[in-house]
Amino acid sequence: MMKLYSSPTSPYGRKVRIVLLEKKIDCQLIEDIPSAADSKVASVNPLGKVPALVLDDGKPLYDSSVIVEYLDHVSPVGKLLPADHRQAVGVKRWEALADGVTDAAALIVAERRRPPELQSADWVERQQAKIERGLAALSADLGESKWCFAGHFSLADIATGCCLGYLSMRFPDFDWATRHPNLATLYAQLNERPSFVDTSLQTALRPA
Ligand SMILES: N[C@@H](CCC(=O)N[C@@H](CS)C(=O)NCC(=O)O)C(=O)O
Repeated sequence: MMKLYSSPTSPYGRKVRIVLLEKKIDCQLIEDIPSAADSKVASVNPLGKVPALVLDDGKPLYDSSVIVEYLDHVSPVGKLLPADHRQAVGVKRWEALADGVTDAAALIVAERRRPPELQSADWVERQQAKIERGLAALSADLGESKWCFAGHFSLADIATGCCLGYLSMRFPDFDWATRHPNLATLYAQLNERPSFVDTSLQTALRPA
């Protein structure tokens, strides 16, 4: 059986776990926190990052966008990327934007864990600007649509939901929902799906 190395609070790992659930693909979940002394993740991913998926033949895959594209082809159930190449690129662009906002948020979290005298306010501001611009672009692209791309549920929604879930977990006082009510509507709708409920980061949150 395939094995997924992930940590309970990883938004990228959550993206993969949601894809596995939506596509009803069996996979063994190996909880691994890359910063822990006993982490094994570097033995499967030289970058030492989760998620990493180890295939049945032992070959490891990373990063999350490569893994989810692979998984979408493993099973025809609940296709998350369109067959048409141009359309698929459209979905992957959404994913890149949502993951990019998540990256900026994760960099702020990492910066705030450094000793106060080493933290750079300028660096944090640069990341904040990426989050603001990224959310504005996601909101503008969503418009009044029910789903992010082409009127139906896709990987674009999963990536956006994981991004919003991560922001909500790490920055509970950042009120993105009032500023972008259409993203809030999408988020509420996604949070009703069993795949989102089962992987909720709020329940996974541990003291940092
Ligand atoms: N672009 C990567 C990002 C993965 C990533 O940054 N994972 C974090 C956890 S959320 C990690 O493993 N960090 C440990 C490290 O960088 O040493 C992906 O989408 O898989």
